[in-house]
Amino acid sequence: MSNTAFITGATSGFGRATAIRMAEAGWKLVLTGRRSERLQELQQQLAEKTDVHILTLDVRDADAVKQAVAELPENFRDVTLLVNNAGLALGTEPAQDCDTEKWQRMIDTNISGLVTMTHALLPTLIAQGRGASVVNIGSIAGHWPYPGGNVYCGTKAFVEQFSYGLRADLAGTGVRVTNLAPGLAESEFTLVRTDGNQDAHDRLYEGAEPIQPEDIAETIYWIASLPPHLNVNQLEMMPASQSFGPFSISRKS
Ligand code: NDP
Ligand code: 8X3
Repeated sequence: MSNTAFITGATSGFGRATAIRMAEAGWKLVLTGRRSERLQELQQQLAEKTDVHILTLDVRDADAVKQAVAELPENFRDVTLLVNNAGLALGTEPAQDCDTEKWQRMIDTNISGLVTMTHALLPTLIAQGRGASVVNIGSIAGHWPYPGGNVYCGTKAFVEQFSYGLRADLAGTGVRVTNLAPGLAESEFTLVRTDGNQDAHDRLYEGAEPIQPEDIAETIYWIASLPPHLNVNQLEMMPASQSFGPFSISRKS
């Protein structure tokens, strides 16, 4: 089997680190994101290691996703790994104060974009068969609610359940499916969530030894490189510094 990875959201964070890790291992890459310049820079950076095809693509644009997959160059059509990584959180307000446009953007990206991309690539992955993989980037937010998580948590719970459903439907095809659910990780995630608030980013990660994008990249590489008779259904990981809190109780005053 050839090794070609299709990674969404490769301009930053987990996606970018995963592209670099897979290139080091000699995988061919299809890299997507909305920021073309970053994709071009990464393509140049990896050129000595492997062949890279870049696609400036908004995963919310279903027609563009289908067209990009249908028109993949011959050399990149044998995709064996789909990393559904593109995603975002917007805002930390309680539900009653949220901007529903932000909610819709999270749903369109984290849910609709992910399922559209998956559907477009399933025939290719099934044709590759045994050893092919889908790694969906879920989150601890899909398992553990927290104030201000509302719709973001909901989208990641969807990613988990969709991953299981997909796995059920793909039984017998040899295509594996994993929900990889990281906890606190340092990337551009918090800047995006807070409209570029550098203080919020710095305060969240300071002294916490958060997960780094390279940690996620190594994990994805491991999942995709496992012998083809093995499937990691679910993998939740946190930095050692992160743990659980008590339930909150609102008392009568
Ligand atoms: P970053 O903000 O660093 O990276 C997000 C990536 O998603 C970027 O490459 C961005 O590319 C891409 N993206 C966002 N929206 C779109 C879109 N509409 N179309 C195409 N690409 C898009 O964050 P992370 O690396 O941390 O996040 C990656 C994934 O990991 C997300 O799904 C996130 O929810 C999840 N996650 C993050 C955690 C964390 O603590 N950081 C923990 C658990 C899960 P561009 O802007 O160029 O389009
Ligand atoms: C990102 C992790 O806990 O900030 O998915 O929602 S969290």
